[in-house]
Amino acid sequence: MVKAVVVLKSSEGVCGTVYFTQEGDGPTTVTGSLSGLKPGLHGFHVHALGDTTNGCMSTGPHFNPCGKEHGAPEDQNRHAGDLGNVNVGDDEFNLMTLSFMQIPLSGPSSIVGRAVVVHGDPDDLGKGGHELSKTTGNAGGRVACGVIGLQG
Ligand SMILES: [Cu+2]
Ligand SMILES: [Zn+2]
Repeated sequence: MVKAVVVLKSSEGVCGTVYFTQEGDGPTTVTGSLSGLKPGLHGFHVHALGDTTNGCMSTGPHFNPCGKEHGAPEDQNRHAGDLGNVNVGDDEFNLMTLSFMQIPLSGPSSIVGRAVVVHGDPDDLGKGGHELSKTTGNAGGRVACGVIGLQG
């Protein structure tokens, strides 16, 4: 079992912790909690770079090792880093446990050392018809982010 964690921080008071676990070559399970987000849907992605030298802006585009278009987690044609939306009800949001096949914690397309980014707006999952729908889901600003690291 490989375990990884990311501590999410922002200048706007958003914080949280997201945990990843993977058994063998199986799916990666994602769980955790977030607080300080406004209620509603917020785009939730793995971005390509673990570089926060310029805050969340320097984490690059969505992790996309297969050169696909932006989409929903259940789509065939989607970025590996497209984790959909988190749906915030109350102040503290406990992420439901989700599983994803394309975000392994080891091997050539590992997400360790990359970043998790939470956005200010909903991710339209590639279907909004906006000029940004097929690249970012038009999910607005990057409100919180952190670098994915191995956990013992
Ligand atoms: Cu993003
Ligand atoms: Zn994407």
